[in-house]
Amino acid sequence: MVRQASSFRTKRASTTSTAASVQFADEEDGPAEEDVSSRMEKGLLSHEESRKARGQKGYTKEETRIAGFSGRCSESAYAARLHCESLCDVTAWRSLDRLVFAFRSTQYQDLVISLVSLVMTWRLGNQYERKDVQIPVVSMLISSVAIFAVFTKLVYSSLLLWYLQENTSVGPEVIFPETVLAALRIAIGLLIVLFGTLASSKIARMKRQRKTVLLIGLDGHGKSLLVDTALSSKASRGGRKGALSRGEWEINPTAGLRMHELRKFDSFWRIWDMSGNGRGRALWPFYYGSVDAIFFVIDASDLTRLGVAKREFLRMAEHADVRRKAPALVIILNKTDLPETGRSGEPSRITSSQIRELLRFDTLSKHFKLHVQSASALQGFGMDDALQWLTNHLSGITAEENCVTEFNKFKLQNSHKDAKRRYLVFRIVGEKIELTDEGPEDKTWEDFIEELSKDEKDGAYGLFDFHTEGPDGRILQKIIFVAWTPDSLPIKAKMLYGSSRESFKSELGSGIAYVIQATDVSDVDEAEVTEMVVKGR
Ligand SMILES: Nc1nc2c(ncn2[C@@H]2O[C@H](COP(=O)(O)OP(=O)(O)O)[C@@H](O)[C@H]2O)c(=O)[nH]1
Ligand SMILES: [Mg+2]
Repeated sequence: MVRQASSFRTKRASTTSTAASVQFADEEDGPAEEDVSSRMEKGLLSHEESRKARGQKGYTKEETRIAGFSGRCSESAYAARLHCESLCDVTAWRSLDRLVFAFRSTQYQDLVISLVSLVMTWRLGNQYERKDVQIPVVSMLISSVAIFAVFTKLVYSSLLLWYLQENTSVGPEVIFPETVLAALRIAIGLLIVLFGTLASSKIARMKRQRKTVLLIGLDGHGKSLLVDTALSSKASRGGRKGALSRGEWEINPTAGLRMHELRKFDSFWRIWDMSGNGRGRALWPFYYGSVDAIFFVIDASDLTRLGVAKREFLRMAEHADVRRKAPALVIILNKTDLPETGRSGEPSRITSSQIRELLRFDTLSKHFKLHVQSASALQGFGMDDALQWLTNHLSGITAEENCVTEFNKFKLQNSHKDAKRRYLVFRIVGEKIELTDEGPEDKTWEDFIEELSKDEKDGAYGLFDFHTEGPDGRILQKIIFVAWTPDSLPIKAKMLYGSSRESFKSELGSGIAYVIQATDVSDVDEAEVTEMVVKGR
């Protein structure tokens, strides 16, 4: 209002002096004081001149606020304002003011809205773990809003630039950078929208490929708590960071079943957490025919009910639907945080190798993909590893058939007279684990390690037929499995080798005496390995 009033004043003053001052300007060298002010009133001054004429280095705070001073565009808009003011074209001045305001308020609007769209798509993707939302539709709506905002911005910018060009002395040197900036902002906005849409279509694709897991086991063995650790975002990062505090794990027994959806390892998972009490067990078979995997939770410390767990497991494994569908079977050996031995030194929990034996893995492995996963729901580990193993299994990292036959020959070779092999080396090639190298009998441990580590960008699994003299002078012969994943391995390969290790080992079956996970040659020092074999550790 203040400036508006002053512009009226300028107008009144200028009507009397314009003609004289223009003449005066023609006669003099360089613009005289009056000349400049009269030209200013007529709006004939360039932006620079008008600045000089005002004797200011910059704009006052008030001017800055009014003109929406931010960046060159507002500066040129301000020049246009001066121009309108001097013409006392109040309507134009007001509309320009509105335009400047609109420009200022939409300056980052496209970016902000696109970013909001992106964040919301991402948030919804996470929420999808729990709610059945039509992500693509919602994302399309958000993207449309973003596109609308970008479009509005385009119209505003063009209008402003057009207005400036038409009505002021502002030249292309000001207009051009503004146009480039506007175009750049629009391009960034559109890119972000495009990215959001792509992300949402990926989510939709993953949703179609959702995998279903049936979580069963006796009551109180920790199924529900395991799901909770997988769902808790802290735990989903893996490791013991996900450990639950005491208050979090006081949960009630599951009545009937619970269904959870979560997103992990680039997949959507649906987990049926079943009740494990007598009545609840009757519900299990209804799901056998429609799941990709069955996770059977066993409380490693519940030795008294081990027999019941075994009975239920075998009953499940022999069910017609399970035989027909052949889902992956994962034994989750829970509560491994509890001590291994009791007060008087007797074992107080079962180990993974004991569980393999108890549940007849040797026979069952002919029909199913089997895996044992140690876990502790309380400390927040195990469930993620099991899901990771399943991801790899379902994505098809499997051993070539000859791996098992070659291993069987290898472990029985000492009872034959044929040429023997000292080691076998397997690598992941594409989506298969293949036997890539083998060493004749005269090769040494050193040759074996050299073979494993020959490509620093690739890992390997190695089997070595280790012979050494025992303390009583007899020859000890053991098969040693080395999982070689050096630090130099790309992260994806590291994950593949890490997560396929257990399934590969269980596919090979029994006969492996020792497992060494090595990331460096110091982990496979021959003297230490010999000591391990001699001492039977
Ligand atoms: N120490 C220990 N206790 C656990 C663990 N997992 C579950 N529990 C406890 O076992 C009890 C039964 O757990 P819950 O998840 O309800 O078992 P569910 O019946 O199989 O679903 C709860 O009191 C848990 O706190 C674990 O890993 N370690
Ligand atoms: Mg439960």
